[in-house]
Amino acid sequence: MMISFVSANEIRSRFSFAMSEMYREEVPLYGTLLDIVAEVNRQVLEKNPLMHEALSNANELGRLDVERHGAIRLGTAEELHTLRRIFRVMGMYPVGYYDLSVAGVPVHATAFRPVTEEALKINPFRVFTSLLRLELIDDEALRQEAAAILAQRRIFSATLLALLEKCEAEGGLSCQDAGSFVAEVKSVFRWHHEATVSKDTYRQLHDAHRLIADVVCFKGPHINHLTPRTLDIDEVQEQMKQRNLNPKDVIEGPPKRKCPILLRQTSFKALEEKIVFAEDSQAGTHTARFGEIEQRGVALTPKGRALYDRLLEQARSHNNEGSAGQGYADRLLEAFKVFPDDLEQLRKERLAYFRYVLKDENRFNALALAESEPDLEALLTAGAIAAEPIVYEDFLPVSAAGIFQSNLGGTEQKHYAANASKAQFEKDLGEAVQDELKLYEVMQQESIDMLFSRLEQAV
Ligand code: OOG
Ligand code: NI
Repeated sequence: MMISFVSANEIRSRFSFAMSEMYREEVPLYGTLLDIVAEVNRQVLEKNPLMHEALSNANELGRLDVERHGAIRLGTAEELHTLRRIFRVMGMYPVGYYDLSVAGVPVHATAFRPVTEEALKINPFRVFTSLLRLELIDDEALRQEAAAILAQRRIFSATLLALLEKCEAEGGLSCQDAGSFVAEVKSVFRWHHEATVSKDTYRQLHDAHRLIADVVCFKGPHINHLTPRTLDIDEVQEQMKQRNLNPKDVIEGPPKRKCPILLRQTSFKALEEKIVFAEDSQAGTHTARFGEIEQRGVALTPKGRALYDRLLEQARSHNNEGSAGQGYADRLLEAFKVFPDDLEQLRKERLAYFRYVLKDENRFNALALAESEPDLEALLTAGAIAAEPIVYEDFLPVSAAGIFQSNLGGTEQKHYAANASKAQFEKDLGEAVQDELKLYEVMQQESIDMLFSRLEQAV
């Protein structure tokens, strides 16, 4: 009998759902946040039939309700290397490199996510995955102790590793194996309230950097947040305040605009949770897990991104305050006035990526066949085709740093010299990270190629 394999997309969907269920149980406030987001999204769509239609045309309505990203922090190169193999089974690949040391956080990171249009449509689940950089701990003895603790732990079960090897050898997982695989992977990211170290060791690592304690002192890389996507982040932020969910003060990323670009994010502060220390079972507390929401907009070209980075820096550089100072929201709005807030202008100035789709076949054929060199602009003007914004699927380093900071207590300010180490990260990972800009560029180009391949068929 032929065994049929479960598709990577299906395994990822099941995994994303299982993680959401687990986190809802672990952090009930996450459930509250999901409810607020669902209600706000419903209202936004009801009030904006045009947006409803645009999202529906772009096949984005279906994914909105299931769309999440999560974040985890790993301790060793070996953990990262195995996790890459695990995510591959679910059609999730490392995209982008984020150096957070510049922002005083001793990690570097990538995002595991689906990369094809089809897979993204089915379930765009992404996991922001950081790797601790012990070399940034100054104290030699402490660094060695942390490394020794991490070398001891095994975050993947024997069952999971066996399933992974089976999948790699046979080219897929049966329905039953896929079920066990999802359950085992989910368990890797479960919360453990028992620390694996004594209170003393915890304190020392915590004093070196809270994040080091978070990674080193526990059995596994607990998921620290799971983020639903909203269509109106300002409204959700407002409701979080009203319901005393204690959101951070500012929304990270670009200001509110008519045409959303990139990514805006905000979170509620991390919870203080009870833990027990190893050896003497002393009680303590640890803050790591929080809730976050995001609003996604169009992906920017390198030109658009350079403009974004420059304007953001302009708003943040005031008195060297970053986003913490008084009047930051106004400064941000002011700085971004020069960023066109009109889709057509963004497209014409090549600031953002678009997907070109057929709208009127007859007109398309009539117009395109008449020309020896078919012209995209003429086809657009005639209404034969349309340009749809391509959603930004990635993260933003400055925003990510802000999210890290806010859930590390906000007061944490360590200074590490900027030292991106992409080559080392890729070596640890076992493959090169994909270039996110290239992925968008290819999507845009493929949509154009597909339109014009119709012509070759028609001739
Ligand atoms: C990850 C923070 C980054 C985001 O959405 O930018 C992040 C973490 O705190 O581990 O999730
Ligand atoms: Ni996040």
